[in-house]
Amino acid sequence: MFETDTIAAISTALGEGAIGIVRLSGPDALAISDRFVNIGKKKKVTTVDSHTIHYGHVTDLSTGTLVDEVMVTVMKAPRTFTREDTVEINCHGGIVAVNQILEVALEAGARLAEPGEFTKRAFLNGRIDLSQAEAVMDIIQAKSSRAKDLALSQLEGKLSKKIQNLRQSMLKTLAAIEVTIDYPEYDEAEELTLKEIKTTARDIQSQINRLLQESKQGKILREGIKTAIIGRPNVGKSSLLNVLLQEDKAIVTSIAGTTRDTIEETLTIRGIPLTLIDTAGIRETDDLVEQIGVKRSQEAIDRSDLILLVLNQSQELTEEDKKLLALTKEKKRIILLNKSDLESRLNLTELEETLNGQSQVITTSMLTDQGIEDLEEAILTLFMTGKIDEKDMTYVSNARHIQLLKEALKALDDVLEAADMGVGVDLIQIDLTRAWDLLGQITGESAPDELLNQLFSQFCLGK
Ligand SMILES: Nc1nc2c(ncn2[C@@H]2O[C@H](COP(=O)(O)OP(=O)(O)OP(=O)(O)O)[C@@H](O)[C@H]2O)c(=O)[nH]1
Ligand SMILES: [Mg+2]
Repeated sequence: MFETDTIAAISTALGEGAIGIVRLSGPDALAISDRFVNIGKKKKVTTVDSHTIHYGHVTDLSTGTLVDEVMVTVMKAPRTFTREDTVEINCHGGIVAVNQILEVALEAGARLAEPGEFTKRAFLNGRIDLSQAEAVMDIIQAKSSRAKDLALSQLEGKLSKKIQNLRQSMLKTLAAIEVTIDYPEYDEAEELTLKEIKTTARDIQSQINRLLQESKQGKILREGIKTAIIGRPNVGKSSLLNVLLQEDKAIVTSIAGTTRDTIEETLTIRGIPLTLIDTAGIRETDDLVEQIGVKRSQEAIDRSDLILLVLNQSQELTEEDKKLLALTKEKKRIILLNKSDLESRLNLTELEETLNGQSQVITTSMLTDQGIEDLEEAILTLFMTGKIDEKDMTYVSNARHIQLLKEALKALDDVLEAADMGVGVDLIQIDLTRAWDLLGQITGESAPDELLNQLFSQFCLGK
């Protein structure tokens, strides 16, 4: 299974920096390094102790001229990332030195690594499984510290363990099925097996459902809830943004049509990140600038997870209000009855009839902060089911994993359906094996070669 050639690549980002690293991995990593790195008269990379670092010089093989002053880290198999002999050459950063050293390394016998090939070797040599390899990529590409933390917990094998446990219990049931098929003369055995199949399938389904549920919450924690504040002009949308942000970001005036363009701001409400989009008030208008604003508001509605629809309760419900209520009917939304410090003129019965009990209504005032806590509470309950304890959760964030989990759920549906119809266990075995296989693709235990190649090719060079 071990690769026979030695690969090399630049492992740091190319650009001006203090240090650049050229990495070699493979059976000849040490010998090849000895050809172009000089670490002293009496020392050789091949003979020094493993996991040691040495001062030295890289020279050009053909001309013998000095390329750079370097520090060489020597790590022998198997205690390395790839589980192969590995040499890391720390040189001066920037584009020229690292590139020249890589060139010399290739001339000395190494092959240029493909993107992700180091990680692929770590996977092929059993150091990490596929979901962990993907976590490596997620850590590199993480855009927030939270996203990085989630990927790190995946790298530590949390998801892998869960999947392995699920597959293990499926395997037990599959074995029972096998026995039943081998000894068809025992009728009771078949009945018992059928019972076991149903219990296992249901249990695994509920565990997969939980993973998927947690993944939704993980997505929210990572990316935040996209929230659009909409309403007709002058109802207090920008005031709401300012109150939630606790600073005066948006311009607030008594003139209708103050906000002309959408404003985006992020904040956290009790640990949940929120991207707030303040929009231009929506109304039929001839003003071109305002029309464009209105169009943007409509787009904001489309791409939001949550709508805060602001009504002015000191006025009667207008046609525009009703239009907005209809426009957001299908979305997750909270209706705010704003300006509660003013006399109420809104016909609540009429509003409630329109809402049909489907959305939460909160009475607010941006002048007195009435209802703001209720609003925060309402947002939390809309998006976070149950207790959120980040430490205990396994966030499946990778789209490929989510897809496989969903397919496994379906395969288990088929298992249950077949079991209920009383078809032979040999037929059920097919569906259960399929579910088992799908889960195996998450960890890579049953991943086809093309998938592996395609996945690792998305990695960056040198990783
Ligand atoms: N009495 C009272 N006035 C409010 C309240 N909220 C906002 N206002 C006032 O209403 C006016 C309009 O507020 P904005 O926040 O600019 O309203 P908007 O919905 O953003 O308006 P456009 O940007 O024009 O669509 C301002 O004069 C605010 O001070 C409230 O709860 N009570
Ligand atoms: Mg405004």
